[in-house]
Amino acid sequence: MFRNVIVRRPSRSMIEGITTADLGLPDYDLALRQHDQYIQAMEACGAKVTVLPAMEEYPDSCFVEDVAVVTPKCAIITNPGAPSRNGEKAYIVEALRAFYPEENIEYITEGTIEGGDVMMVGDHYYVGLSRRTNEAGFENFRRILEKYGMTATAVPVRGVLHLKTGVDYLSDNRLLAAGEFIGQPVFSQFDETPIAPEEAYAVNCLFVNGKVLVPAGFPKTEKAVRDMGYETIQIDTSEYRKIDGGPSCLSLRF
Ligand code: CIR
Repeated sequence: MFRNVIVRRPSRSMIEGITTADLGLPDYDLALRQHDQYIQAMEACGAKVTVLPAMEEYPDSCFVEDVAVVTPKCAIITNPGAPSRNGEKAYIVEALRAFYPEENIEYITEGTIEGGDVMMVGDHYYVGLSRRTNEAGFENFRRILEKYGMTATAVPVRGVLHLKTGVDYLSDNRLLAAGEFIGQPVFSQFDETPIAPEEAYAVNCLFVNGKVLVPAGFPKTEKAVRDMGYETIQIDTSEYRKIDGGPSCLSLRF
């Protein structure tokens, strides 16, 4: 059960966020409305939402998922591989101090890692080795988890930004996979649902307390998730998609 969710309001500077999407510039006012709806969806899932203020100096700072990995036993402050985002990590610590005792806040000090590359499945974490997360970062992360009795597996990421841009764990052994992750041996123990190529963006759904947030506008994926027995909540993340962001990137859940 996730009791808490942390989000950060998007900044006007989000139009300068890092992107590969070629979908045009985000509309800030629409992004704010979509953020309001995201918060409401989280509340509808029974989570208490902490809303952090926008940070203009960091265009991508609404994507709080990348700067920390929050587990039931500890919070791990990451070391973002994107230079323009690295400074964001200092600001998430303060917010997490309200939820974790100081001794359970850990820091990545070697290599780089971003939370978008970390997929939690119970006490086990799959970590994408991507343009943002390297071997040294993974190894540092794995050693921290080990201290708390948790484990990790590295997964190569080739064609997408982060691991969770291409694969998503829901619950009850169910996995959504797109593109390069379809049929990957490393995930062979899961009940895998392949996502259609034209809906690949929607693989980044978000399981929250029994419900699943699904990006709006991807009917095949929404139906597939509903057919698994989940109640779905469609959320429009069109303005975040323009800077390579999806539902999971916008929050920390614990
Ligand atoms: C970035 O390139 O860092 C942002 N424009 C998008 C971050 C998306 N985060 C995520 O998938 N966890």
